Amino acid sequence: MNALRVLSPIAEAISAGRAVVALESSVVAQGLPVPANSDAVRRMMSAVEQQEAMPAITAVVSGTPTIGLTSDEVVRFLNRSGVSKVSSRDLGSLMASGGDGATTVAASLTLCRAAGVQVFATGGIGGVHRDPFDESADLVELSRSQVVVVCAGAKAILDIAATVERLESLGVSVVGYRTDEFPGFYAASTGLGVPARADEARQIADIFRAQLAVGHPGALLVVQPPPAEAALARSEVEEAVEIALDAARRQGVRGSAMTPFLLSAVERATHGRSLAVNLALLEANARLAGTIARELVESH
Ligand code: PSU
Ligand code: MN
Repeated sequence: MNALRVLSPIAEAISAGRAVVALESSVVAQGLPVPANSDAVRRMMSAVEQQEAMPAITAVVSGTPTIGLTSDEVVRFLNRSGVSKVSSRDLGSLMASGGDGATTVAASLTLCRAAGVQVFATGGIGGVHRDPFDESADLVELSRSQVVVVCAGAKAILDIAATVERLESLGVSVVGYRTDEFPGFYAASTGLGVPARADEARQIADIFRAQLAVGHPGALLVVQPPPAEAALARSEVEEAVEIALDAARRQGVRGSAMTPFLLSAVERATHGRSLAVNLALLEANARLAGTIARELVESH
């Protein structure tokens, strides 16, 4: 059994101290429909590359935890058949059974720790669900991974206020990038504040280095609103989420199926408009992550 495989250009970049940005794969294999998922991969990869950083998709490939997929593997994950959703608890059993798995934020952070990758981009983190009780492992992994995580807040299907409170309890630092509000993924506004704000990537790098200097064990969660031209109104999002939650309750959806189910139900309820926002914010987050990764390796 192989403990970790890092694609060779990425391994070289890490050891040479060049900028690398990890990207999760669950959003590709479970969170987005075909063929929009391949659009997402293309847009995220090129956004990172445009910032002169190296993108690295995280996944479990035939049982091997992997940083950086080959192009054949990307195609396999985009087709998604036989690709399971992997959170941190699932890593060991999938490695032992030799299967393919797409990593959530939680499992991706575990791989970032193993490989020493310091910057990671995603769409929205998992968090505290509304009724019935369900809390993403993303939160706990954020509390014990020294990684800058760029996102558009927590997915709108969640209880965002409760998620923000849990982040605080777990000691996860949150910084708003050019915003004073914790964003609501599809919508820019939630009415919830952030404890700190940064208007430049350099400030984010400074905060992260300060955290490392004092031995803070957790992540720096960078939240930025979805791009304004794509964002939905808060009321439209709330309506769609209510419809999605009703459907989930009626169908008795539970556990790890919950997040993918709700995301696609919201997409139907918004007539596909949520999908366009999702793609736009993934690209924007990848771009910002690339900029931060470069700041981290350039300025010290
Ligand atoms: N954000 C998206 N789409 C997704 C996810 C997040 O826009 O598919 C995924 C991420 O991988 C996140 C996971 O880590 O959902 C959370 O799932 P759960 O609530 O089961 O932990
Ligand atoms: Mn859960």
